[in-house]
Amino acid sequence: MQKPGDLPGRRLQLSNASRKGVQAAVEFSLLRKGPVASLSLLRDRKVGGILAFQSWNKKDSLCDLRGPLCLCSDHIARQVHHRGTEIHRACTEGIASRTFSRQSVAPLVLLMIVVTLILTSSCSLRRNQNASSITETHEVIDEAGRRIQLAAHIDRIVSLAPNLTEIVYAVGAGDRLVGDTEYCDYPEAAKKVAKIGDTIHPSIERIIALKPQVVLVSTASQLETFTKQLDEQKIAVYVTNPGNLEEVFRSIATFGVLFGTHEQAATLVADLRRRTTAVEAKIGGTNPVAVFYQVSGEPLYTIGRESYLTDLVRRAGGTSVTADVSGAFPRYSDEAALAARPDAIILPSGGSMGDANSTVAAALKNSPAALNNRVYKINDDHLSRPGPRLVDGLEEMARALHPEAFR
Ligand code: B12
Repeated sequence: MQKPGDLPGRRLQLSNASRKGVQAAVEFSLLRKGPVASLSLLRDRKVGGILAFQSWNKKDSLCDLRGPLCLCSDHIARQVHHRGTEIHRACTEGIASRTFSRQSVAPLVLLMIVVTLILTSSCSLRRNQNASSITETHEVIDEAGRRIQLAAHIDRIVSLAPNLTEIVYAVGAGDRLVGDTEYCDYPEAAKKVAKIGDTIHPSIERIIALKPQVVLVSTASQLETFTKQLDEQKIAVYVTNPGNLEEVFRSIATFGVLFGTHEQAATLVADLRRRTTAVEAKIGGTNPVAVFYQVSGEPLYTIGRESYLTDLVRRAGGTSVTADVSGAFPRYSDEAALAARPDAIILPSGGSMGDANSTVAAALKNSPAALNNRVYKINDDHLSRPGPRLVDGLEEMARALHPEAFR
């Protein structure tokens, strides 16, 4: 399902799409949001994984990333750069004598196209030179539509949200996390990473001291103003903003590309998708249950049209009674809650937030859900963190709403 603001018609045309790898890359690219519209593989060469292609962007007409690029074998999944740069010379010197068979070039073709598409529309690779080092960067558009310059190889990451920390580890880049939040407690290793504060009050001084190449921000945290402060400090901030489960998968796949671990990310996404399909197959044919999702009881917050959780409830065989309320996490009035009369209530609680949200809000105490004992507590860490464990949350919610389908 497309989100408002998502560009339509993101069709790809490859002039040389005969090989399997290229086809796979096209499918992969279609999963991302962002305005890359088409890409044309002009030709590929066998030596050193050097490729030449152009990519077009519907919005800006022609993308900057074109012409011969190199993906050097020693840096697979790590480096894409223009030929003729010093980085290219440095890394090709080591492989100059090697020749690549057609077979060994195929994965490079795939990777090249994936990287190109994910690194989005303006795709400009540029070289930032200072006195002591050369840093290869590329322009990326994040999920909030912001243009940012990111290092081609990222090995210092700060995460400002638990879901992002979980994604970083899940795609295999956890060893590059140099800072995270006090709420980042999963996986176990995340607890030992230097803490930069909590999820709504991170310390800018601590972040600066960690010298991150990228700071990861989630819109499932309230860091809009803080993001601007980081921008002013010229720190690259990548914002994720998934509006549904599919877009959570895209965030995971994108991190894999940004951190050069796309294969691990793709495997993970494939597995998460398989589990999602299995749930949906079981749920198929059941009657949707009218659900109230209580984000917080006091004050009363719920999920709205733009929340990834509205999509999750639907996939789990429910219909959120607040699905038409505008926004992602609206504050909800007692009057509206009384009128909603849900048949089931989901209480995300019992995870890292303990018992914080374990009682039904006063306005829902006489709802059919409460009277019929259909109040389901589901681990808040699985539901409140749009990352890999969201599929655990989906499975738990589906079982709660439709136990008959899982017998
Ligand atoms: C709704 C809510 C959520 C929503 C997120 C909504 C949000 N964006 O804030 C969900 C359910 C996802 C959530 C998750 C969590 N939450 Co919460 N949450 C709340 C709650 C109830 C209300 C917060 C609120 O008013 N949000 C405002 C939203 C609805 O509107 P908004 O600011 O306009 O946000 C939108 C825009 O600003 C935009 N946006 C946000 N950031 C950015 C950044 C950029 C650059 C851009 C362009 C846009 C953008 O997207 C938002 C969504 O549309 C508060 C408790 C309270 N009473 O305040 C706790 C609270 C903020 N949450 C808390 C916690 C701990 C968590 C979790 C860590 C819990 C967990 N089990 O892991 C997770 C972390 C999520 C993650 N990223 O991993 C704590 C924070 C404590 C702290 N000091 O850090 C609070 C205070 C609860 C508490 N009393 O302890 N939470």
